[in-house]
Amino acid sequence: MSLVEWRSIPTVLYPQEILDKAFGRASSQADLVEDPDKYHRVRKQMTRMVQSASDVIAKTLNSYVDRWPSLNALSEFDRALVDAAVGCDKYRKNLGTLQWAAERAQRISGEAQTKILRLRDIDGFHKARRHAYGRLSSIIDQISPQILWLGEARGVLRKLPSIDQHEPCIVVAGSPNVGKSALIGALSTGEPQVASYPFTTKQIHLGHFTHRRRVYQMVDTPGLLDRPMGERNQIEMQAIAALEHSGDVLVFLLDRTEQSSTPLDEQKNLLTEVRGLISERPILVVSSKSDLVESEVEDDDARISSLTGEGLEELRSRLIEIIAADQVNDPLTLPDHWPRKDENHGPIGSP
Ligand SMILES: Nc1nc2c(ncn2[C@@H]2O[C@H](COP(=O)(O)OP(=O)(O)OP(=O)(O)O)[C@@H](O)[C@H]2O)c(=O)[nH]1
Ligand SMILES: [Mg+2]
Repeated sequence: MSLVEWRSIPTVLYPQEILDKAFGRASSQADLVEDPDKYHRVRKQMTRMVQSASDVIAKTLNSYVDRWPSLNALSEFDRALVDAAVGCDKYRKNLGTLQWAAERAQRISGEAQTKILRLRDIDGFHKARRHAYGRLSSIIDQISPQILWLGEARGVLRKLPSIDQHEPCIVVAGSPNVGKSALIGALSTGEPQVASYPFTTKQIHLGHFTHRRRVYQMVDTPGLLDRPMGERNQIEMQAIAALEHSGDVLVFLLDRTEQSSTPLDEQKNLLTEVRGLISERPILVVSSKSDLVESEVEDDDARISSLTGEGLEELRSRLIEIIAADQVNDPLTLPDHWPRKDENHGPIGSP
């Protein structure tokens, strides 16, 4: 799975709703049984009720297990987000409990059906059905904390950003208010999506543009890379580490305007820190809000304005260039820096 669609995780029913659905379906199934002989009719009805109730329970629970992304298939970045958002251990354990309960429900149904087959009186059929219903209810009761947890976790997970690991990703960083979201909006085709990281109340913007059929994703880092080291907790550090793996290039915005909310010195300190954290990836430093800065101001950075569009197309081309340099498109072409042996012992295609 390359893209986790957190938004498509299905609703989790409340425990009582699962039981209502199961027993409701079972009753309507019983109504369909036709047999003029009461003894046989009741026996068939009771068997069918137990079976369809447990089927509904098992199917419902298993559908959650199937539709929730498997943690092993997730990228490091997504796993770090899940861990920060709801905890990977709980995620795994609670889904495991649902799977266990689905199996239990099927077993209860099997046992009840065997029992009904052996019984010889109508009263016994009813009793066996009631007994099975009681056991099914108590299984659901027993796992109700897990079901409720999943229902709440879904609400949190749905807001996580979805990044496709197989497409390039541009990470936008900088102090608060420097224009990160505005830049993503300005470079995006269409409206950026809004998501959130589990560690901040701020909204993340996710945008993308297409160039030669590749989708270039852009993602905000509010509250993640914009604070001093000391204030970050371990979970945030984990997400930053993972971000380093998923981002192809980092755009660091500096707001050099008089009105900037963070003094330039502080912004530069942050840049130094981010360079330390994101050591493996190219970092492009860009001055934002150029429309507010007098052109005389000396700085070597590229300058952009998300408001007027100044420098945006140059930035886009530069990003595409940096990302392309990072990839070997033709599998038979070695990158420039690849060590080559002398001609007599050429590595590829030599006799
Ligand atoms: N004049 C001008 N204003 C801009 C430009 N880009 C952003 N702004 C303004 O600067 C403010 C902050 O912009 P955002 O894009 O929200 O900044 P941010 O870095 O995403 O802020 P946080 O998410 O809070 O960290 C907003 O009021 C924007 O309208 C620009 O190019 N020119
Ligand atoms: Mg923002």
